[in-house]
Amino acid sequence: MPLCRFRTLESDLPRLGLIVGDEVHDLASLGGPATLREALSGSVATLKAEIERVHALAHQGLSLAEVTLLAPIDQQEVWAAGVTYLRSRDARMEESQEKTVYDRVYDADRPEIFFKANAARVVDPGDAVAVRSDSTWDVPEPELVLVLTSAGEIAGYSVGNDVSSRSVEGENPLYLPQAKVYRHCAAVGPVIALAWELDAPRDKNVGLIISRDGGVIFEGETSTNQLHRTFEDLIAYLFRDNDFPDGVLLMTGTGIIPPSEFTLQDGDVVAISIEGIGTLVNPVVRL
Ligand code: DO4
Ligand code: MG
Repeated sequence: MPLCRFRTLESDLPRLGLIVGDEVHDLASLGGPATLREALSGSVATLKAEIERVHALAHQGLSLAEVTLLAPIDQQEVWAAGVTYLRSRDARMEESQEKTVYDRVYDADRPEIFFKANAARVVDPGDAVAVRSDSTWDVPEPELVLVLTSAGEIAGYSVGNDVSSRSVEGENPLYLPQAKVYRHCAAVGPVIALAWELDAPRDKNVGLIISRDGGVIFEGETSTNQLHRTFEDLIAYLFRDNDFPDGVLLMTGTGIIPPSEFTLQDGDVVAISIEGIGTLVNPVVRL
């Protein structure tokens, strides 16, 4: 029973929903949390009890086919970990003038963690992610997303796209915020798999398919078992001397990077699948 944010044809008001089969139940209408912020402000034990209570009350839901799924984020910030997979380290060393920073961070105690987006920069499933107007080399980064409570507990997992400019970052690592953070630089969704329902999150297949003009132009896969850091380690560094009263989303890094000659183009379609969670599909637009 995944969690989602959705809106109906009748109303633009975003709602928090529980998906049961092919129906979605509005949590607030059953006395549950109305927003993700509310859901993530308490403990996972409280959230689980609330979801179970609501599930017992839920009868006739809305047909999933009649609602629009939104990115599962409202007041949260999105942070991201980097160089957590060997493939990411190697690709960065290839593209960069400053190769050793990536080599060193891969094995350092302190992981690379950076601010990726506020909710306004995150696009919904089906909406366009963007590549920068001043970038010549761009890739999607398929990443497992940890959905964390205000206390840093894992409430669930989602699928994320940390769209990145390789030309901007490659020129100088100090340009990382510009390579990573701009209008529509991220996508998350389509749902949140609840932590107590997803078994073995450290052993899930991650797939990326990029289509152009109706055909597949790149296909790649990895597994979350290739992640070089523990979730606990990433969360501990993220929360060190930092507060997230509304919860926070943490992208855990990419293990799939297309070959050097590939760059995203306007009109491409990116589909990222993570086993047990779902598939996030977004077209690409050049700003
Ligand atoms: O060092 C730059 C960012 C790395 C990143 O975003 C990733 O490995 O996923
Ligand atoms: Mg990334």
